[in-house]
Amino acid sequence: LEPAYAFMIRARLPGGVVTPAQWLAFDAIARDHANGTLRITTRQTFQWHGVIKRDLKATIAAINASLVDTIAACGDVNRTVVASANPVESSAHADAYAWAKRLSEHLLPKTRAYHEIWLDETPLGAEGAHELARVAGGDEVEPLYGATYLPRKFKIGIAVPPTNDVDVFAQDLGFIAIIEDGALAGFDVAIGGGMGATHGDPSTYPRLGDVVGFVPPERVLDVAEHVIGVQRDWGNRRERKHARLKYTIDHHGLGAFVAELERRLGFALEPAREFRFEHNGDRYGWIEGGDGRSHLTLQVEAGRIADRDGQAWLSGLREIARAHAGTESKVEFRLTCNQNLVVANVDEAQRATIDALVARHGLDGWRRGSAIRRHAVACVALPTCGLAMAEAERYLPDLLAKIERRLDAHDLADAPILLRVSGCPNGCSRPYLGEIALVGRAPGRYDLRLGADFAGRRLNRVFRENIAETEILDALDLLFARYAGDRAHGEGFGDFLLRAGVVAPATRIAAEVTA
Ligand code: SRM
Ligand code: SF4
Repeated sequence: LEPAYAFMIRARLPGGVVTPAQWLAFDAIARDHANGTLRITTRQTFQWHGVIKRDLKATIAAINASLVDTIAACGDVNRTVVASANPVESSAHADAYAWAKRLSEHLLPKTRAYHEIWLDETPLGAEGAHELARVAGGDEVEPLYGATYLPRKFKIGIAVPPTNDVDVFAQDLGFIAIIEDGALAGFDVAIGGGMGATHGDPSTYPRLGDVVGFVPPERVLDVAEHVIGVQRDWGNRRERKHARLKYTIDHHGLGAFVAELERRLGFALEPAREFRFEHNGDRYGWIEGGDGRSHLTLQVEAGRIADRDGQAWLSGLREIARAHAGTESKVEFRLTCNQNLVVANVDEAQRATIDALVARHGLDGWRRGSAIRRHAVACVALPTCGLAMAEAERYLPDLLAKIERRLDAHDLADAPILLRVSGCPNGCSRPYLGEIALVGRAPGRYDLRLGADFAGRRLNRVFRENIAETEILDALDLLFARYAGDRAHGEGFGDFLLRAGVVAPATRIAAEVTA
């Protein structure tokens, strides 16, 4: 008898858009094959946890039946491409989403192995395979990834300023939409972002991407292909800890990397154009889009959609999906990189019903919660993450309640402070971009990091290493007192900590191109 091995499955969902029908399918998969929850990730897709080994094939088949796949959601390839979910400027969002899909499709591995293994596709003969992936001596050859794929995972994000909800400077390759006269002129290109580090190993570090130039839309695919190509050929394949693009760039030098990129492209990148980010959070509640439709952003704490503790989120969202699936309705769901959810493209006449379902199922938490709660992000960590050193998602509610008590005592309940918690230094909640961040060291112990901004442009720094909850809360309490007394009007917590000299200025700040 085999033990009941349980797995996690992650969908590839470029841009994080899900139709009501797909939502219903995903919800059914969560209840039939997984642990009864849907988990929105920090790369705006879904994970299903607790899928038993014998159910893997049926689960992957069910995901594919809803016209979504799981190809390249993991592995040393280009991962799910993320795009700004903030639909305030709907035409810019539509462009960002369209590019996320195109990039994701274009950069997929061409092998049919996935279809043969998981979807029982008949293996292609050499003739068929030739059309798909060029065959040499009967073996498939990947045109972009080659025989050995990339040295490491690769991530692309598309941001639409002034919102940096994708944390574009944390991506290996970031595209920053430049909107001129209301239309997409092209993208500024940022390369070399990444979060992961290893405790005690200073040769590993989080890094913000560098803005290296501008490209018009028709050159986006070329740029992506060639940045990946240089990384494929230049990346470190001996030391996996140094294999991400950020290390390739630092090893060879940014200038040399860009020169090689331009040589392969056959053209020079244009000078970067002006942009400005104001925020990397989500905007809760109803927002009017440019086309008269409305979009409702709901807070999903740590991205976990479940029915529990009087909050019937899974059921509530199923009801909303049911009301629109199979109808003429244009309503769709958009997942955000802050682990939240937008019910998008809502007509005026549909708003009241959605509001009622949201209220009935306790999905309106953002109305009641403190400002710090609204923006907090936590990675999955225990019990499913095998790399976790400490709790994150499961600890977040408790931690928030304790921090809120301290904030209340200093009359700071309304202060929007960006808190990010990760169970280990891999940084899946992008903790190095938190104004306050906890990075797990051991059960109950964390590094307390402070001093990022609230727009994803500045990394934080270690304030105290390897401390337990009481020390964390005591340290924060003292800093909250200073912040309450001395902050300038509108000054963010991270900015204040820098001005007050509590943390030293970051060594690198992501370039912001302004006039
Ligand atoms: Fe992550 C590995 C969860 C976003 C950096 N990440 C993992 C694994 C798969 C653990 C493993 O390898 O065994 C985690 C699965 C936990 C579980 O039980 O579900 C995991 N990562 C997640 C998610 C679900 C966190 C979340 O709470 O939402 C995110 C899923 C993203 C997705 O949908 O594709 C997630 N991971 C990130 C991000 C944020 C981002 O991409 O914007 C990062 C930092 C950015 C970066 O890559 O630099 C991130 N995850 C890592 C790393 C460190 C990579 C590195 O360069 O050092 C690992 C470990 C590894 O790759 O060896 C990792
Ligand atoms: Fe797991 Fe670490 Fe990622 Fe958290 S940061 S999900 S603990 S790998």
